[in-house]
Parts: sequence; C-alpha cells; structure tokens
Amino acid sequence: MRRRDEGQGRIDAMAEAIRGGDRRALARGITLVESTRPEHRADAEALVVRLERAAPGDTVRIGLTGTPGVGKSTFIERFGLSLIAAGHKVAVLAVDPSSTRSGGSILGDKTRMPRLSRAPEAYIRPSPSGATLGGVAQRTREAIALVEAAGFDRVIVETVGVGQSETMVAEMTDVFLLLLAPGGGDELQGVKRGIMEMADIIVINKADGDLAAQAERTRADYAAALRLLRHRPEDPPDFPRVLTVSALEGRGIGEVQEAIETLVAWRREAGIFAARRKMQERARFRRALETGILASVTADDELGAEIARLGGEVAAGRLRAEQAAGQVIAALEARLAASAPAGSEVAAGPPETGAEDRRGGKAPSSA
Ligand SMILES: Nc1nc2c(ncn2[C@@H]2O[C@H](COP(=O)(O)OP(=O)(O)OP(=O)(O)O)[C@@H](O)[C@H]2O)c(=O)[nH]1
Ligand SMILES: [Mg+2]
Repeated sequence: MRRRDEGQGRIDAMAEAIRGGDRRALARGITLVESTRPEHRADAEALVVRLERAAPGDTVRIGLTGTPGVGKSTFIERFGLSLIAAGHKVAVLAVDPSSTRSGGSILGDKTRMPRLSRAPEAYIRPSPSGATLGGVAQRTREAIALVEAAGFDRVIVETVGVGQSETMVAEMTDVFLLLLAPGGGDELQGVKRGIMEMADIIVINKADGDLAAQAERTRADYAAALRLLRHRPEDPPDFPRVLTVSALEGRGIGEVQEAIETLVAWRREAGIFAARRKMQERARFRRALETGILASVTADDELGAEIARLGGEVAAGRLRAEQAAGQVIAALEARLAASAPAGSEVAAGPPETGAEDRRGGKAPSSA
C-alpha cells in the first residue's frame, strides 16, 4: 500500500513537471511510456491519464512520410522553424517499426536538424525501437499525449515510407503529408495508391537547381493523378494538394504551412477535425481490445495449447484458417456461457425475441 502511494506521488510529480514544460521530465515520461517492461505499464498509463486533458486546445498532429533520403529531416528543420516563427511549439516524434535505423541515425537526424534541435520551442524525440507495429503505435500515441501536455501544439510524426507505418501514422494524425523527390518522367515513382489516397498534401522536395524543372513536372503529374481519385468528403474543393519545395534552400515551406492551416481551419469548421479524432479514439479502443483479448486467450493454458495445435493443423493444410479460428471462438463462447453465474442471462446477452433460449433458462423479463 505504502509503495503504491509512493509510486503515485512520483507519477503525480512527473505529470506536474511535464505540464510545467520540464524537458527532462518529458524525456523520462516518454521513456516510461515507451518501455516494453510489463512492470512499467501501470505507471505509464497512470501518467497518460493525468496528462491527457492537459493539452492546449488547438493542437495539430501532422504525419509525414517519405522514402529514405527524400529530405524529411531537412524539411522538418525548415518547417519546424517556420512553425516556431509563427508562434508555435513543435515536437517531432519519429516512428520506425522496421527498426532498420538505430542509434546512429538519431545523431544523423540531429545534424540534419541543427537549429531545430537546439531551439527551446522544439522537442525532438527519436523513434522507439524493437517492438511490434501495434506496440509502436500505442507508445507513439502516448508520446503525443505527453508532448501536447508539455505545451507543444504542433506535433510532427515522421515515418520512413516502409510497410504499414504510414497507415499507422495517418491514423494518429490530423493532417498527412507525403514527401517525394522529383521523379523521372511520367511514372509515379511506384508510390502505392493507398499512400497517395491517405495524403492530404503531397510535397515534391528538392525543387532547386537542376531538379527544379523536373520537380514541376512531377508536381503536375501528381496533381493529374489526384484528380482521378475520388473526391474525399473530408476535404475542401482544392485538396489534396501538390506543392513543390526546396527544403535545402528553404523555399515553398510557407505555402505548405498555409495549406495545412487552411485545411485544418476548414475541417474544424465542418466538424470533421473533431470527428476524425473521435473516430481514431474509437479505432484505438477496438485495436486495444483485439490485442488484449488475443493475448489473454493465448495466455490461457488450455486455449493457448489449442491455438498452438490448431496453428499446426492449418499450416499442414488439414484445416482451413477460418475453421480453426471458429473452433477457438466456439471454445471461448462455451467457457463464457459456463462461467456466467446463475440468473445472469442479461450479462450473457439479451435473448432475441422469439428465438429459442440457447441456455435453456428462463428469459429475463424486461420488467
Ligand atoms: N537539392 C536538394 N537536396 C536536398 C533537399 N532536401 C534534402 N536534400 C538532401 O538530401 C539528402 C537526404 O536528406 P535528409 O533530410 O537526410 O533525408 P531523410 O528523408 O531525412 O533521410 P532518412 O532520414 O535517411 O530517411 C541530404 O544530402 C540533403 O542535403 C532539397 O530540397 N534539395
Ligand atoms: Mg531523416
């Protein structure tokens, strides 16, 4: 009991310090939510709960994706400084579930963002590594809550364009930017259609020197390609937009900022901004539930063994995947029914009218 109080006092103090803008407390808090050690989970959740409502009212979460070398870090340096000049506080979080980059790239990032990483109005946090996509998603979402509580009202979540990480980042941000390099000719650089459909703003970087003309052609190609996509109800008429920038020379950055503000203002006005965040929360709940139920079922001795056995049957081609899943679910349902205390039919689910009572008990009257 006493230990628990001490723990709570420590979390309270940490939350207080983060809210007060203490960067070291913020760093420790993010380390806590990123921890994969089970004994840290309760503290991490307690911290997030204390901070979730402490954020300034008008935060904007900006997702940014692009292949390695396209200029993400160089762009964030300029863009971040431009946001600061407009009076914002900027946090940069990186997501790299592939863990292809390790400690070295963090140094690389800081040297690519020399001014931003020193700015008191900015906070740059490298990617947590060594976890599943789901784990990274949860930790990043919690890190967003923490930096917002510390007063950072513009949060950039960067991901390198591999695998499913773009979808994950798009699902936790308000605006999604796709950064591209000038491409050769008319092909669309093998950008997956799904990613293009997620983008709110496509930014063609490196529009400078010899690449300037090619960048303009690439912009026109993407603008044409976007016009072929279905208009999305969450967009004002002239979105998604394609813009050219030179992160290196710092040109076009203001236009990107302006486009984001325009889009956010429009979505706020239309109620879409808030609705999207609510939808994201609901989706998070569903995912947490799915992951948690699966983990708890797998951890059960009997069901866990059955799942392992059925996995073998499926792999050997003796059973279809759906049949195997169906067997596990049937076993689970049987268990739930057996564990329901007498007279608790309501908790086990209301009987359908006219339907045979499967448990043979008397259907509860609604009186
Ligand atoms: N010409 C030109 N070069 C640029 C521009 N932006 C970035 N670069 C160069 O492109 C290279 C990669 O830039 P980064 O900002 O490190 O790219 P990144 O997308 O962060 O790369 P990763 O972190 O490896 O994924 C560097 O040599 C930059 O100087 C630009 O606008 N114009
Ligand atoms: Mg980088």
